[in-house]
Amino acid sequence: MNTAESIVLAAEKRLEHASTVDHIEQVRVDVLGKKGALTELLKGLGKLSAEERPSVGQAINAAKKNLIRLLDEKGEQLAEGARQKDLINTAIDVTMPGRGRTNGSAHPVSQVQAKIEDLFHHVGFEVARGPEIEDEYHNFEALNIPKHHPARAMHDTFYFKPDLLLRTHTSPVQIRVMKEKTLPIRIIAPGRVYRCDYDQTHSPMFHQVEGLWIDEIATMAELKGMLNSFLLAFFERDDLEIRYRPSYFPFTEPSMEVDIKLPSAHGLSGWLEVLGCGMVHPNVLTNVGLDPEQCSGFAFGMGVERLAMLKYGISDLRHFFENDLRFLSQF
Ligand code: 2NM
Repeated sequence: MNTAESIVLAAEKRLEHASTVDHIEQVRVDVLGKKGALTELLKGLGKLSAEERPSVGQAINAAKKNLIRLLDEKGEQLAEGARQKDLINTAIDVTMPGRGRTNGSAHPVSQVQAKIEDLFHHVGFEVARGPEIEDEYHNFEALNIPKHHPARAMHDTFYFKPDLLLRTHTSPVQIRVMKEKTLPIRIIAPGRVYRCDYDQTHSPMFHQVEGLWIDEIATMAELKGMLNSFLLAFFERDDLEIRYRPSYFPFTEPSMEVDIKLPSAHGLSGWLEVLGCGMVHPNVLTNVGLDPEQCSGFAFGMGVERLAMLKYGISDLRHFFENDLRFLSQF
């Protein structure tokens, strides 16, 4: 029995079951390492007679060569298996259909705000903007909202600290414009406003468009005529019924609220409030340095989300702020 051959045979058996590079390395160390089985055999050559030595030496060297070949083959096999696995795992199926591309679109609130801006732009109004963080003077005092008016209570207004708040309407923009510009003034102020309120019809942040026209003579008849035209155009119907109700705002006198009656198309029916308006209060004109004897003005304000709800028949305001694509993609 050739001992060297039997060592290689045993190693070959182990290699058949080897499944990792480490397994192969362990076989190599066990046979060819410093204390490996074949290495030990070679060390014993010196004890053999001069006649035996050449043939046994040859047999060991042949076995060694044989084993090295087996180790290399097995190593290559494992590497090839890993390559194949990798190819399968990272394969791209070029015959799969594409996912396609969806087009984005403006948010319905943005669309409605742009529509309102566009309609007023057509009758000579310019867009004015201002800060969302305001002081009590511009948000309340200048607008004739006295210290103890309910709109000033903490539960309606977000305060950062005394005299620093989130604007509750865009009227402070009009105050700044009236102080800076000369007559005639014809502006709309669109933008975000904030009130501490949250339910089906109220959101702590919502959008307003307020308008202001100040001239030597501005009349309630002009205000009504202009708002009527605006509402017909905005709701895109000639048969829209409109009514004006007396109301109260601290910054206008007289004040009115405007209702519309939509042909009972979408869920909503009956008279629905759409905006507030009035003749700018003489106190407000005086506060910004204008003379109520020399000029007059009218103002109006509307909620953008509210107008969007009426136009599209949406019953819950919160849809506008959830950003669910199933809702948004309908606009
Ligand atoms: C409204 C209703 C009525 C309004 C008044 C002013 C200003 F600055 F001229 F006094 N700005 N906006 C106004 C008037 C707003 O919103 C319902």
